[in-house]
Amino acid sequence: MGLELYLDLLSQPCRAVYIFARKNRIPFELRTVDLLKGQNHSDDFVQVNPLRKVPALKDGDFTLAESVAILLYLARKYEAPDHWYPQDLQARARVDEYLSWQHTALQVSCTRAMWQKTMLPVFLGQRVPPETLAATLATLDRCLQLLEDVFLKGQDFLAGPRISVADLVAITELMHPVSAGCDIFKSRPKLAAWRQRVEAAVGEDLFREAHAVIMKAKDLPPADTAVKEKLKPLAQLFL
Ligand SMILES: N[C@@H](CCC(=O)N[C@@H](CS)C(=O)NCC(=O)O)C(=O)O
Repeated sequence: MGLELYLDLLSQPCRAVYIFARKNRIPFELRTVDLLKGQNHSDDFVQVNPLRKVPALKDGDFTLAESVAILLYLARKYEAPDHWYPQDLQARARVDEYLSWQHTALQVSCTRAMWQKTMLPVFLGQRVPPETLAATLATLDRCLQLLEDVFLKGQDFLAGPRISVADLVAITELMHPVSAGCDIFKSRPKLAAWRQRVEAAVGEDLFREAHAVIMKAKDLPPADTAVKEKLKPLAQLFL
């Protein structure tokens, strides 16, 4: 069996992996893991990723979790064009710097914003205290400011003059709050111009396709009781 990618495009790190693989014409079998059905807890999936999270990769007997590790594995194995993850020591270190920062900063606030605006109230019927949402959006705003002031300072992309995996990881995160109705680009022309550049570099059709599921998340019908029970432990993490 060749390369298998276990994804649910509702998930932002899955979208980064999906776009990277498709954009670089990496052949893979898509194994959809439906998070809302709890398929990440199935016996079969746990064999692939005992951490029970997507994305996950299987390449023959080799399995791998964590989107950043997966992106770098794919970039190296398939010798993706240099700009995605440059060979140059310091250019690569800039990409690594962003990837290290985002996990505890942008990923956290984008995930919380989407859950607090969409998944909890709309899908699971759970009230989110306004002050909780306000605190999340304030943290998100501070992250957006850092994107503009630190990472995008004087350059077109987050880690240099050309698109890299850092930009893919960032844009797929940012589309999470966008899908929930947060107009995060409105008063941020610098970030909005960067988004246009990233979309153009990825290709608008692929970008739209990868985000189709998340952009419809706010129209999901309310979950039934069994799904609510299943997602309860996860949902509590975002309150
Ligand atoms: N740091 C991980 C995050 C993976 C992650 O949290 N995946 C979520 C979807 S975005 C998941 O699978 N959640 C299911 C669960 O926790 O039950 C990465 O970047 O791959």
